[in-house]
Amino acid sequence: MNATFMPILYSFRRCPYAIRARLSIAASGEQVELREILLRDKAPEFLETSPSATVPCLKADDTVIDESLEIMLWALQRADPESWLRPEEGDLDEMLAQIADCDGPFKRNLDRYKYDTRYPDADRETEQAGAADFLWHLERRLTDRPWLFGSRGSLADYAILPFVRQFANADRSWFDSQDWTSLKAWLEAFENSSRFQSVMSKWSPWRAGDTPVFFPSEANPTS
Ligand SMILES: N[C@@H](CCC(=O)N[C@@H](CS)C(=O)NCC(=O)O)C(=O)O
Repeated sequence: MNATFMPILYSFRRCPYAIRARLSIAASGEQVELREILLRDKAPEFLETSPSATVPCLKADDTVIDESLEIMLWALQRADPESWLRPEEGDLDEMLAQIADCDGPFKRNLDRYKYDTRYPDADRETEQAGAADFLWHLERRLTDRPWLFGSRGSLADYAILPFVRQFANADRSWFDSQDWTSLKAWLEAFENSSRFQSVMSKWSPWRAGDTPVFFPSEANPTS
């Protein structure tokens, strides 16, 4: 593919929304030009492209996709060799409902727990307890199956895992001391997976005129 026409992904390595977008692009076998954005010094080309000035943002031809979940669906609707959109149990609507619980109430609790000093009205323990309710819900699902919708990973797992990881890392010793056997095994399997490692390479911040960086760096041989 000519690099000029390759979709462009504005990304930030550590952002959980960008991680979920990269995971789905890697699973789809699509290849994009990756432009690493520094949130404290956003490149003007990124600001011209992203209406919300948030990462991830995908530009493909005349289309701009500014929401991470929509980028996941864009990639997987083009190719879904691992059947992330067709889980063994349940269906896409059920997965989207789980993801909505993550992106809504859980993410709110997570932000106010992790950055409690930025939210004067936030009580860290209340936010932690609210987040724990969601994690107990996941734990109960994962007790009966290794992934949220069966014996293999799906859209829901890969959309939610980056946020559970962020929550765990906010206070790892507290997280590790909780009785979430299945949830911890699920997170550990993800963190140790070659898929996760492969989307966490270190990229230098992008500037106009740089030699394009492709993601994944090698096109998937099965695509
Ligand atoms: N709804 C967006 C949210 C993305 C988002 O909030 N990303 C954060 C980084 S993790 C961001 O870009 N924040 C803008 C900033 O910090 O200036 C999505 O799902 O893609």
